[in-house]
Amino acid sequence: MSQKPIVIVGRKLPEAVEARLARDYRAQLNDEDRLYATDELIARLEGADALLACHTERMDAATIERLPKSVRAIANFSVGVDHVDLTAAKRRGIVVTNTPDVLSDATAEIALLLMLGAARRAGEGERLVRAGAWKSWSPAFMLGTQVTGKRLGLIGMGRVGRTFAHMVRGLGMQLHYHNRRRLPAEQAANGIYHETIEDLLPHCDFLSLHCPATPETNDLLNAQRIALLPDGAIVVNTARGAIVDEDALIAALRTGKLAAAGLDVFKNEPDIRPEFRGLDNVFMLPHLGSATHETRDAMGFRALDNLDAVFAGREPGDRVA
Ligand code: 8YV
Repeated sequence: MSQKPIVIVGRKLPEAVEARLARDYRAQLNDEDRLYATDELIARLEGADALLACHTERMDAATIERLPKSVRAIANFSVGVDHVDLTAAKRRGIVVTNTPDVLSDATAEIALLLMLGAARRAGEGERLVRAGAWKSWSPAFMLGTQVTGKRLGLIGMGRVGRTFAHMVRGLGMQLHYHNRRRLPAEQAANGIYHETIEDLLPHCDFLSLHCPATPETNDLLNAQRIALLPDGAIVVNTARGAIVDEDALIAALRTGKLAAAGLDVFKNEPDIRPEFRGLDNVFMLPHLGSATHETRDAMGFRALDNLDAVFAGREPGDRVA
């Protein structure tokens, strides 16, 4: 019987996922959950068949060029693949997969949490209570922005965008969206389609970002576009920090052009711009979009389904390169 393929696992994964890895592969797990430096990761991959990577394993073109010849696949434990240079992987004939669908609900939940938290000043309120600084109540105390019935604009109507659009129906929000293509009404939760981002922005009391990070979407939300939002709009980002010009966002949060922002992702995680920490009107989370037990299990199993297909000589379901 031929030997089981060797899989190097970039980070500590859920128990059930690691159990399946250990059963079906010669898996090198990362029990300490240490972030491997590129040189170490490449050394570990010597003689290995595949890498199971998170977005923390940066696979840029130079790194991919240096991967040992034995590596046939990079199975990502993520839907976003901006950490992998897909062109370089294709050039090397390395199969790359991701984990779509299974994290849409969890990520949309975080978008909802950020939208409500930013609008209703949940971060500020929590900090106040926790610090023992809540001394009184008055009718003018900590007023925020009501969400119910407002206009929500979405940029990117992939799986997460669509899930979020359906999730907010209970809030009676009027939906607007921009996407590369118009969707059938039911898929877009009857949202109003705008052909350009510029057309969409004036209609957004809330703007939620759901597009992938690509060279084309880098700094997509910039100063010119923020200026097109209604005064007092609220921006939510659960996609990638790269798609927001953080200088422009910080400036707009300071002047009050934007009432607030809810951010789960940043340009340079976890070393975020210190200015964000000083802004009371930013409600922030440390990239928790998919961080539920259920979803992380499902992501791991999906990554393993993809690896199983590669090593069985089948086309993996979620091939992106
Ligand atoms: C993941 C994410 O947890 O899947 C994605 O693209 O952003 C996160 O929700 C992370 O990327 C894990 O590698």
